[in-house]
Amino acid sequence: MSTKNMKRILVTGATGQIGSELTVELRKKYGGENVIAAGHRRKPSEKLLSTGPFEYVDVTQKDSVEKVVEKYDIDTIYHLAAVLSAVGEQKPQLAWNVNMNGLYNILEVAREHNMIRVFWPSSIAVFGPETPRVKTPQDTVLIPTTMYGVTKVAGELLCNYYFIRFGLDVRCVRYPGIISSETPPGGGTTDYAVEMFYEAIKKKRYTCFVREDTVLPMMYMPDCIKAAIDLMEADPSKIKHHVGYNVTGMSFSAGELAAEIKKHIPEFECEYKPDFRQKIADSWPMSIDDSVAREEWGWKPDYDLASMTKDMIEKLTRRFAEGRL
Ligand code: AKB
Repeated sequence: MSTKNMKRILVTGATGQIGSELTVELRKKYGGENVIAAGHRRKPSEKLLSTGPFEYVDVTQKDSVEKVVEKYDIDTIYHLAAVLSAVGEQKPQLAWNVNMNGLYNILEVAREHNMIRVFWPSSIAVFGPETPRVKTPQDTVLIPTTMYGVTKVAGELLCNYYFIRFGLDVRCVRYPGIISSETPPGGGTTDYAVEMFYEAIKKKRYTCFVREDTVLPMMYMPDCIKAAIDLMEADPSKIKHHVGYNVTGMSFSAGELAAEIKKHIPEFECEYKPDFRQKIADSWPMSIDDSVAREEWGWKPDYDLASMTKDMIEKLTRRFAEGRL
């Protein structure tokens, strides 16, 4: 089905790190009135409120989702509302409830309303200590050791089930850590890569919660948005996997990121005090093989460590000067 058929889009988790920027991009593409932002806890930004409709939705309550879907005659959902890995380890019951029951409600409502398509982000957290950590393949061992990872594996299986059993066109990528300058992430293991930029601009120093030699796959926000929209627009005849595409932008160690930031801010100092999140990071891949996404729907990232760092510093420096950081 082509994008012309997508008329009314609901974005859950629209106040979050990815949602806040993806919603604005979707509104540019499909028109502000056609993209309904849904949040739950975080206050929506002025930008989100001024560019289109906003609704409070609790994805763990099916009727809360249903009400908005019916009010706006939704036919496409980007379901981003989730509890991330670090909070998920502190509150595993909450992570299961929000991530699993939330996804189940979205899929059920999408099925009942014959929706065109659903996007759901999976994560590199589907992998675990037994998975090959370098150039992790598309199809490999999925035995995560975090509750977040468990919900992502179960979520992929559930999405696949809805595709096979009900013909619901659910599509999903496995995101690595996402680096962005608009809305900070909350509760993830890869958050240090974003915090390091904010603290470098604000205080010229940062205490990193993973070791200097910790290498993880990452992606810059423009590529993250591109991955979601490109996959959703991909010709159905081309995509074979549907659910759980490996995608990546770059891989670097925490120390390499600090050194790259230092090229722009020579006074910047970073120290390393690993906490419980180190164990999570150590269970995830260091780099990702995303050749299947490249072959099936033409995935190709635009940013590497140097270009992402330059852009992040320019954007955050401007926001800091304007008193918006
Ligand atoms: C997290 O760190 O929990 C997320 C992720 C990699 O899915 N950013």
